[in-house]
Amino acid sequence: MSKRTLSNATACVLALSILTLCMGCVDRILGPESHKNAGTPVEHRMPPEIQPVEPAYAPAKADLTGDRRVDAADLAAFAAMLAADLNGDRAVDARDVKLLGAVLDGLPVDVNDDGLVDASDIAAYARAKGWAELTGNGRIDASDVAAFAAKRGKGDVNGDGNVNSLDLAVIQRHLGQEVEPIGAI
Ligand SMILES: [Ca+2]
Ligand SMILES: [Ca+2]
Ligand SMILES: [Ca+2]
Ligand SMILES: [Ca+2]
Repeated sequence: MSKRTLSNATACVLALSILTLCMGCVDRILGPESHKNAGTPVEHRMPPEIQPVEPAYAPAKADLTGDRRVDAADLAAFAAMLAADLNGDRAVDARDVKLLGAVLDGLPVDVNDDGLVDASDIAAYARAKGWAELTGNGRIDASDVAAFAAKRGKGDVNGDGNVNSLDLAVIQRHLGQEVEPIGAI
């Protein structure tokens, strides 16, 4: 093998190395997928929107005033049910039950279930102390527990156990409608 052939071979190897290196760069920049044909596009299907199921009695329960009509008075009545929202998150749920119990016991509890009774729980407790007097008799007692339960039960239009924006949405959906009383359904 002549010197010239050798240097040609070296040049070839060198050129191949450079080419390989360059391909590596392309891969790094565009990703290894850049060599592949795009092929069939992957379908990204969105999950169907989860709609809460509205029970048949919901329109009747939306008539909070019991006058067989869902109207502004029922919206006002719903707002009154939110008096039982002791932590001010526009919902009456297990956290408010916990707060009511804490107020009756006179001790703050872990309202947000993060394992700590910290400043946020103490703030929620302090607020609840001011709001749990639902009956206006000057003290927080069994009558407030009963009033709390009544508001939670009445405001729970869709029957999922809590009073929140879903119940308000049911009332809004049936605004202006005449409804059958619950007993007739
Ligand atoms: Ca009504
Ligand atoms: Ca609440
Ligand atoms: Ca906590
Ligand atoms: Ca509800």
